[in-house]
Amino acid sequence: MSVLENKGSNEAIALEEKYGAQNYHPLPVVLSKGEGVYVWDVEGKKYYDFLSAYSAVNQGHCHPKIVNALKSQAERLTLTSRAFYNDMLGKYEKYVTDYFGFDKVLPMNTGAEAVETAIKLARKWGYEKKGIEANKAKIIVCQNNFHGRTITIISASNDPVATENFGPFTPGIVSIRYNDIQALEEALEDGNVAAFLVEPIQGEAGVFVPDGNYLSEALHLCKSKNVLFIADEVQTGIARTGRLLATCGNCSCPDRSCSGSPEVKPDILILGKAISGGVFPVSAVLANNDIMEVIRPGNHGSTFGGNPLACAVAIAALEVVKEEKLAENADRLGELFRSEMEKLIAQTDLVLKVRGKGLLNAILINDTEDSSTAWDICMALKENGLLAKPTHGNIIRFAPPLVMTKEQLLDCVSIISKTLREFKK
Ligand code: IF1
Repeated sequence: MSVLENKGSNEAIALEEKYGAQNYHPLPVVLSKGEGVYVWDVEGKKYYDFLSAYSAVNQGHCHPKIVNALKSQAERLTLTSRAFYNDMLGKYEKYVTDYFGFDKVLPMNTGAEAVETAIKLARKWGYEKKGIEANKAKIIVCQNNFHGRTITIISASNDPVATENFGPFTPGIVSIRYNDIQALEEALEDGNVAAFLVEPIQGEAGVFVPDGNYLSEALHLCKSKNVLFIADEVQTGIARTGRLLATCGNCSCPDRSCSGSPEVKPDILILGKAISGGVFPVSAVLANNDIMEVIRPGNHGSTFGGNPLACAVAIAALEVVKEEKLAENADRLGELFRSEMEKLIAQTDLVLKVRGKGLLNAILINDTEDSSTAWDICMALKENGLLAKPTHGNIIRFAPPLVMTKEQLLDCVSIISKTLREFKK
């Protein structure tokens, strides 16, 4: 019997339970195939994917152009390490820096690594350019953030589940309220602050969209205090919120994909997830020369960061975003989705609110935070052919791949409406 022999859902779940660390609580569905906006379970049931691997598969599952880039590069060269040059890295670096309008990129693999990289970069800049006294640098973060899972990053978290019994933590982090410009102003009074690290929309906090002028005011304040503004766009970037970047704000360029003159141009931009279309772990830290030049050989790196396979995949994934006008589509479908959800809210008292931007949305369920209602609704949605996941108890996040058509979106709206209307607590 082969190790890879096909198994049913129950057996697959039992294997994970027996042999895998129990660091997740997945919805009980075992997927074995994906194409565009759809995924199939091992029994062959088809679903709309309304999570997109937490916004990593914005370009849709197994996008042929991205998969082909992976295949052809995999047959030629996959990894050299950075001990030698490779013929893909420079091409990718030129492509990605032109694409987002920065001088330089530092390539990494996962989102957390890129956040760590940005923090290291900001600290070093703080000492060498701003003149902060040795080992005194501070990074301002926001309450209820999610930036990843490393010790330093969880040192910035106030989620007890993510932090309990993982101490001691990294010092030099100051946490302030999100969407509170006065709190930022006060925290910036400290001359040892090197950077402000922020998500343009807080994903894990339940898709919390800050006030319209929060980010631009925050950027302005940081500039006035010679503090770096670091945007963590790991989840919000790459067209998810109806713009190429969420920090692009409400630019009116026709395809919503300008990055040349965004409303809020961060000093350091962190990207991950969909920069590879979810095909391969790729992340990136972008900054201009005056900041990136503090990093010298040996200061930082990664065996896999900037590998030729990642470069080929990321170029293809970013090309798809422009070719298929994914930001424009996310913008249009997002408006439609929220207006359809508003109609539903008028008909049921089970849903209190819909919020979000582009195709990063959430509905608030009318129940206590510790209730299982949102989970039970997700189970019912699964039965009806749509996969979504609750976040923080009573909130359900809705984030389909951005390659969705209007007809598909309306089909999903009717699945969601039907499920919620028939749902009994
Ligand atoms: C998990 C949430 C999403 C991120 C931002 C960095 C990272 C993430 C803004 C780290 C990762 C993930 C990871 C995932 C759950 C998830 C998530 F629910 F926690 F908030 F997407 F919504 N910055 N987000 O959102 O990137 O190291 O994971 O590549 O399973 O922990 P990573």
